[in-house]
Amino acid sequence: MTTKPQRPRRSLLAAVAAAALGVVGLAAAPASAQEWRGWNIHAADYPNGIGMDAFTRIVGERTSNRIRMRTFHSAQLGQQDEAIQQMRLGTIDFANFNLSPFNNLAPTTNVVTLPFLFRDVGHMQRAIDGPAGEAISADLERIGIIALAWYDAGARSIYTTRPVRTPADLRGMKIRVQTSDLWIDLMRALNANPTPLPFGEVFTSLQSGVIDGAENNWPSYESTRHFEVARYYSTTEHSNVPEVLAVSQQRWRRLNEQERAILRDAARESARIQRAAWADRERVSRERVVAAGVTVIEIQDRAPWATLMEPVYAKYAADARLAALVQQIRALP
Ligand code: GTR
Repeated sequence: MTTKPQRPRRSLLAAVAAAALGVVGLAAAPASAQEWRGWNIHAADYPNGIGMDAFTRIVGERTSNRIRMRTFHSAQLGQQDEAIQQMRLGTIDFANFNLSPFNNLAPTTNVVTLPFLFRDVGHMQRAIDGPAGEAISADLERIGIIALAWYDAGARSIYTTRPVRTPADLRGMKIRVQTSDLWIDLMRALNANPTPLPFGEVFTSLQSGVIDGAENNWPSYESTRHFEVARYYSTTEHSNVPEVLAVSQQRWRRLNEQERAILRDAARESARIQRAAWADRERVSRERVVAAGVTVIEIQDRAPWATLMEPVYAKYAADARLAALVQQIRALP
């Protein structure tokens, strides 16, 4: 955020007073201020950081640095739920978010979080690049967030401090989930004890025994070093919820059509880069944790897990609009 207010929307007197006090504050930045602050939960070398850095570089190049963007990696600007609030307030200008933290705010994001919905990554991409993405974009816009492109996040699986081979093994185990009602119900349906926690608290919570496990994709399990404390990774692959690269509506409103087109194109290019980096990192992360002695429990038969998910579908895909979207996604090739 700039420290040099230009053309402020408040009265001259107030502006002078604010300047005299050195106040930058949380007020909307002036239209000509183009120093954008970006939020990333992951480290810069994670595929999403690579994608975001490509986005900011391309935007800078194509606007001759009129729009300058800086990504604060590794959750420097706060944890996920706070970052979403900050983006709605316009104090964070762009970000990459997983869609699950929007579950309670934007109903269609529940659909792409639903367990065992996607057959594979290709199916997920066709949904999010098509009907699911359109519906979610509209929902996010209603809460002040403009979706520009979709990032991959692979399949999420359960990892624990004791081996889990069947749903029965999970009974009563405290499993960290993201702050989302769907995720809480999903873990309850597996008879686990869901524990919502910020991503940044999972490592210490595993270490201290506050939780017995969590669930995530290979790259997150590896990059956070959760594998050092939760030594069993069971390939449940229960959700393929994708991610969004988004900008705050407050910024978006002040862009002209040409600038919007530049941002959209740059975001799509960044998604291509992120997806390629993602595919590599999934493989590398798996190799790294296996080399570090993690026990991978291959879940061959996912049917007993999927059957238990019926109450989740009954609750989160019952609404006519959401049910129709589920059907549309299932019908995709
Ligand atoms: C990761 C995702 C993050 C965050 C995290 C979590 O896979 O990329 O945005 O959602 O999972 O579980 O909190």
